[in-house]
Amino acid sequence: MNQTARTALRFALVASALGLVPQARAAEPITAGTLRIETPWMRATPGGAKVAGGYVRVTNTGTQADRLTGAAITTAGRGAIHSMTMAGNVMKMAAVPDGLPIAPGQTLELKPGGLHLMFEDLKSAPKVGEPVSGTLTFERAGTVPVTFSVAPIGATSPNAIAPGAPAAHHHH
Ligand SMILES: [Cu+2]
Repeated sequence: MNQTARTALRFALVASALGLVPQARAAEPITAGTLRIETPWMRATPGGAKVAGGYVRVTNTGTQADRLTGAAITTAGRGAIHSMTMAGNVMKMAAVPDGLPIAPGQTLELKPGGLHLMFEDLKSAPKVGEPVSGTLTFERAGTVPVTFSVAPIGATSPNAIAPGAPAAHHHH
């Protein structure tokens, strides 16, 4: 690594430690034990909303089963795990009190329209571009700090620019 790259890296590390670059490294998976946690994200909410959905992908790279048992963010009173199913043509959400198992080699995906985190009793509305600190709790891996990026209202993916707009391209 040359001097310029080293300086840039040092700046990036310091800046992200200070929270100056909120979106930086958002795409980097977080490793917690044998779990790989990818793209925790939320959607902005309409004014006055008391709940917000949260989404994440978790892959179990180990040999022992784990279980997602809870989630929290600093700006909500509590977090729950919800399922979403169709009852006739009505979408119904229900709490998943026992959490979600993640077998060895399995990827658990929480996404709009399916399993999701539900943050309730919001103290402040999530806003696009203002990541929210939180935690995910697992039976084996314990409580893991994560940062939820915030996509626009109604976004169907973490990189969406606006509802219905194509997802932003991702360069590495
Ligand atoms: Cu829900």
